[in-house]
This record gives sequence, structure tokens and C-alpha cells, in this order.
Amino acid sequence: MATMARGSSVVYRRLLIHQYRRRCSSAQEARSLATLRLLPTPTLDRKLQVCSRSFQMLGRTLHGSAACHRAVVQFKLSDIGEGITEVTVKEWYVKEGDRVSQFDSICEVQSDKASVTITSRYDGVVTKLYYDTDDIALVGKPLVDIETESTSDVIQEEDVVETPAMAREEHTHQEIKGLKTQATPAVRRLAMENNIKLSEVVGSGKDGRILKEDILNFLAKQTGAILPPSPFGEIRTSSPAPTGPHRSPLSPVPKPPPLAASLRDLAGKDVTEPLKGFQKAMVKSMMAALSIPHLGLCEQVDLSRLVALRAELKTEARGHGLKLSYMPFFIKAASLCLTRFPILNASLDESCQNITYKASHNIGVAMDTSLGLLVPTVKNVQLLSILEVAQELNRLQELGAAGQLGTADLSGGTFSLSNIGSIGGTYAKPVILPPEVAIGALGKIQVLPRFDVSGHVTRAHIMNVSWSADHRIIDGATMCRFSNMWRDFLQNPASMLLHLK
Ligand code: CAO
Repeated sequence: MATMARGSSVVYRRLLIHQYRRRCSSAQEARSLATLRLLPTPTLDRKLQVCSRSFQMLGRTLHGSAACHRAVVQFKLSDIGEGITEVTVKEWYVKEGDRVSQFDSICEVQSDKASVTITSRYDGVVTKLYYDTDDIALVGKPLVDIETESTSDVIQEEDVVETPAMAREEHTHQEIKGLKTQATPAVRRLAMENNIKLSEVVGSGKDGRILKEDILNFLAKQTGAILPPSPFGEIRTSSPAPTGPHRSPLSPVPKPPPLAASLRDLAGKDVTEPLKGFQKAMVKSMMAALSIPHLGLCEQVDLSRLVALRAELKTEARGHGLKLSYMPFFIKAASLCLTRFPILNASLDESCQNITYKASHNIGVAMDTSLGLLVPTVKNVQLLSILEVAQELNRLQELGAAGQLGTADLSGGTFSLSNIGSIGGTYAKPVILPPEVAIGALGKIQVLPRFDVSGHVTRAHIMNVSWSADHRIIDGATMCRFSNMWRDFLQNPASMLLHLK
């Protein structure tokens, strides 16, 4: 109970600090904030309450005294970063004549990298939508007109929106994520005010709707105020694990829609449509991959010992609330080998003049998600235990199935693995994902006859692995030595223990 009360107070204090920070425009105010942070808790609380009251009064004064007049603001699609110049309008959440408030969702747009929810920064009435659903909207061009009832101060703010380049403040009005996230404007606002990406929060409401409690729990987890029970320490990753309060990591991963649901009814006619979103991203990265001379190498791995070991450890992992597949072993073994062969965890610059050896082993995992093929990355595998890799993979799979993988999880890969065997594939010819220089494809584990050391035929669990490497900087001998080392770790998984830190 005491923890709960302390937790709520921490959350409240953080909210107030954030409110205050948003309003600190001058250096002097910023200095005041720095001073506030250094104050003892009771003094800080008092100061923040005084601030909070004065902001409320200031708001009322402005509202009451300023003469209101109507103005039409042309709300332009601002720069959403990463060189994106156009997006597809996926869905409108408003129509002409609708009243909107600040932070209300206006529409969902999709670039070739991610989906973005555009939210209003004005209170007013929507008077014009510039695009239909599925139209291509251009960055810097008008998206909607909003008739505002505002003071002249606010009208000056409109000029900021007219600027095509995204101002820092505008960033908070756009949220990058994999799919439409369901949340009320109030919840979106709470998330934005606390710099929380909705894509990183797992909703506990109906159909995954994000509730206020989900945001508060997420925030509390960040501040350490109300921590849900955790089987072991936090994973050191760049983004926090979005485990919702009502969803245990063991809950079944939502399945993608059945194949029949994704088939089109062509009614006997050819249909041509423009490529969109992630399809475009695949075109881009695969066209870039074409310029890489691929070196291929295939190998067979006897996983009989690993199969037995995983069967033992699965129950133990389940005790920690985790699903333990073979992937965490494959990923960790790859990381151990990358330490020995850093050239496979590198990138080559465009002019082919410099190689950058990456310090982090951010291992991308090709994932069959509800949005199609995506490659989220398990970051810093060199620092993680096998169980921690499993935890991170569980999290990514859960987000992938819900179509909620965000850019943080989808970027920064340095090496990739593609487990086509989980779908039933036996061999593959993997394509390198630039700027990476190597990738491995894993086939299905099959029970096949093999000879033991005495020459007797035995049952063995055999998996094919197919490697592709950038032949401009990686030769066959290096690739083969890497593959041998990886194979040996997995054929004798106990040997990995010697190298784990
Ligand atoms: N051989 C045999 N069994 C396998 C297997 C393989 N190669 N890979 C996975 N399995 C088993 C798992 O061990 C698990 O079994 P249990 O239920 O007994 O634990 C079951 O299949 C389901 O595994 P999973 O797929 O949920 O989990 P994973 O960690 O093995 O794989 C992921 C995760 C993301 C790689 C996988 O779900 C996926 O999306 N694979 C498709 C990758 C893809 O599309 N590649 C092509 C890219 S190029 O277009």
C-alpha cells in the first residue's frame, strides 16, 4: 500500500515536472527547473503544486481576457524524419465538420518505414481534408484545414506548423509505430506529455486498446515506482519491455489472420495497385542488396544434444514466464562467433573505402509478422544471457504479432538470422540486409539417419544452415570458419558455457 502511495506520488511529481518543463521557454525558467530537481521532496512537491495552481490561473486568465476570433489554419504534414518525403494516408479519424481538440488523432499515415498517427495541435473544427484514403500525401503540403477559435498569440503559432521541417514540439504530435494504436485522446495526451511512445505500450483494454492505467503502469515501471514482479533483472536494451499489466509473457502470441482472410477476391480480373509502406521498404532494401556480391555457404548441423538440452530448460524458462525456442541458442552462438570474427558484424561505406566494425551485436531476426516480413533486432546480444535473449525475442514476437513493432526495434541491426524452418522450409538462399554484411537462414530440424562413432545408424536432429556474406569484404574461408565455430557451439551446447560472461 505504502509502495503504491509512494508510486503515485512519484508519477504525479513526474507529470508536474513535465508540465513545468513544457512551459519553460526561457533559460531562466530552465535554470529554475534544474533547481527544482535538486530540492528535497516536500519542498519540491510544494513548489510544483504552486506552479500547477499558477498555470491553471494563467490558463483561465488567458482564456477569459483575450478576444477570440476565428482563423483557418492550414495544418501541413511535417517532416517525419529518415528522409521520408511522402506517405500513404491509411485512415482518417475525422471528417469535415468534426470538432477536434489538441492531441486528437486526425489520421494514420504510412511511410515505407513505419506508420505514424498525426494528431491535432489545435482546438477547432475541421473544414477541409486534402486527401482521400490511400492517397499519397506529401511532406510539407497541407493535410487538413482547421478553423480555430483563438487569440492572436495562438495564430502566430500557426506559422510554426506552416514550416515543413519538423520542429521539436511537432514531434510530439506524431507517433511512430507499426499499426494503428487504439487509445482515447486523453490517453494519447498523457503518453505524449510523458514522452511515451504508444507503440511501446501493450494495451490491456478491449482489442488491445491502451488504457490510462497502461500508461501509468508503463511510466511507473520507468520511474521504478510500482514495479510488476519480474522473474529476473531488467534486460539492458534500448527500449523498455512493454509487458502490460494483464498480459504475462506466457500468454499466447496473437496469431496473424488465417491465409484465407488475406486472399483477395479478384472476381476474375487482374488488379494493379501501388506498393505501399513496408512493401516499399522491402523493394528499397532488396534493390540495395542487389549491388552486393553474395557469397553462399551451406552446412548441416546435428542439433541432437541441443534438442535434449532445450527440452530440459524449457520448463525452467517457463517458470520465468518465458517461451524458450531454439532461436536464443542460435542467436547467442552467433554473437559468440562474431566476437571471434568481427568482420561479419561490420558495414562497408557506400564508396567501398572504409569498413566499420560494430561494437554491438544487434542481431536481426527475420519475422513473419501480421504486417509481413519485418526484421526486428535483439540489441547487444554480447551482453545478454540466453534467457535474456529469449525474453527479448518473446517481446519482439508479441509486438510483431500485434503489428506494433516500432522503429527503435526495427533499426540498428548488425547481423541477421532468418529461421525459415519454423515455417517448414528446409533450405534458403538468404539475401543480405544492407548495411549488414552477413545473414544466416536456418532450415527445419529434421530427424534423419546418421552414423555414430561406432558406425551404427542412429536418429539425429539435423538442421541446414545457409549463410550469405558480402564477398567484397568477406572471403569464403572466413565464412566457413565462422560457420564451423557456430556449428560446433550448437552441436555441443555445453561448450558455450565456457565463453559466457
Ligand atoms: N525447426 C524445427 N522446429 C522449429 C524451428 C526449426 N527450424 N524453428 C522453430 N521451431 C519450433 C520452436 O522450437 C517452437 O516449438 P515449441 O512450441 O516446441 O517451443 C515452434 O517451432 C514455434 O517457434 P516460433 O516460430 O514461435 O519461435 P522461434 O523462436 O523458433 O522463431 C521467429 C521466431 C520470429 C524467427 C519465427 O516465428 C518466424 O517468424 N519465422 C519466419 C521467418 C521468415 O519469414 N523468414 C523468411 C525471411 S526471408 O523472406
